[in-house]
Amino acid sequence: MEFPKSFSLEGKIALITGASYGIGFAIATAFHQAGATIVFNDINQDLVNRGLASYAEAGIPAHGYVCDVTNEDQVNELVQKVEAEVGVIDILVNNAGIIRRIPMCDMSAAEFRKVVDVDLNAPFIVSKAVIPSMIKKGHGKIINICSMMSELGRETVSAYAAAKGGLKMLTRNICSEYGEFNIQCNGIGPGYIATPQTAPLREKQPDGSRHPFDQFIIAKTPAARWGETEDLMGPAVFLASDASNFVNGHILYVDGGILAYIGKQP
Ligand code: NAP
Ligand code: GCO
Repeated sequence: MEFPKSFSLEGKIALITGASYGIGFAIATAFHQAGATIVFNDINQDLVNRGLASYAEAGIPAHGYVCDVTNEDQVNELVQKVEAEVGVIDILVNNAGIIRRIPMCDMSAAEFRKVVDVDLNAPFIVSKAVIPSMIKKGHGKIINICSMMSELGRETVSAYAAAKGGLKMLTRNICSEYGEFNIQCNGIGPGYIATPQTAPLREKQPDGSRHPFDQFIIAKTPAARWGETEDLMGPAVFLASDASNFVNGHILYVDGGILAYIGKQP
């Protein structure tokens, strides 16, 4: 994909959290193609090693670090290490996330807190760690990976929806508080994307038929398909580049039209 100069990320350093695979890996790949230096973390060394192998296979010289994004000390140490070993972070993508699909009344407070910790508290912690250097440098880009559940609820995802709804508002608040320092904070709201996180919703049934939820999403999506991680690459480069310097506090939904559509009649 050829990008005009304003879409270039040449000379920029990008940290994508939880990017050993899935959406984060695709976004990191797009940033590399646009010229950025790639830094990623994951929660343990095995995942970081898996990510490093995948990036190497794709010809991407990525820098990988072990860091639990919910742990403020580990995050601060990560940012200090990256600044010393790679350079000041110009672009942050808060991608790391988890989901627990449990009916609310069956969900423990600890399970609820864990989801909120990763999906909402961690983006706060990591953003707080990188903003001071972005201010000193005179620019910065923060992209929070939101969700359909930043706008919609559904059964069994109360913690995730609460977190992703909060992440939408954290995005708007970072925009409000730091826009004057030439920091743009936006969100990407992926629709239903084929990754390990949604694999349980797409499993073939014993009789070989499609999972009921799979059929449901196809009927709810005008594009009549699940998204692929590649569908997020262009939007992410746009929000990470100078082409979006006057876009701030915006959630860009990359959902094949789900939010605009009542759904195909049965
Ligand atoms: P994924 O395949 O589950 O990958 C998430 C990554 O985050 C994994 O590498 C995971 O490591 C890592 N992670 C989890 N907790 C972490 C922590 N405490 N510290 C550091 N890394 C951590 O998810 P995905 O489908 O690529 O989704 C990526 C993001 O997009 C998430 O925020 C998700 O909520 C969001 N999203 C996904 C979809 C979708 O349809 N797939 C749609 C909208 C939004 P582990 O392997 O150890 O868990
Ligand atoms: C679910 C899915 C969704 C997607 C995504 C949609 O169980 O409904 O996991 O939450 O992951 O967030 O945008």
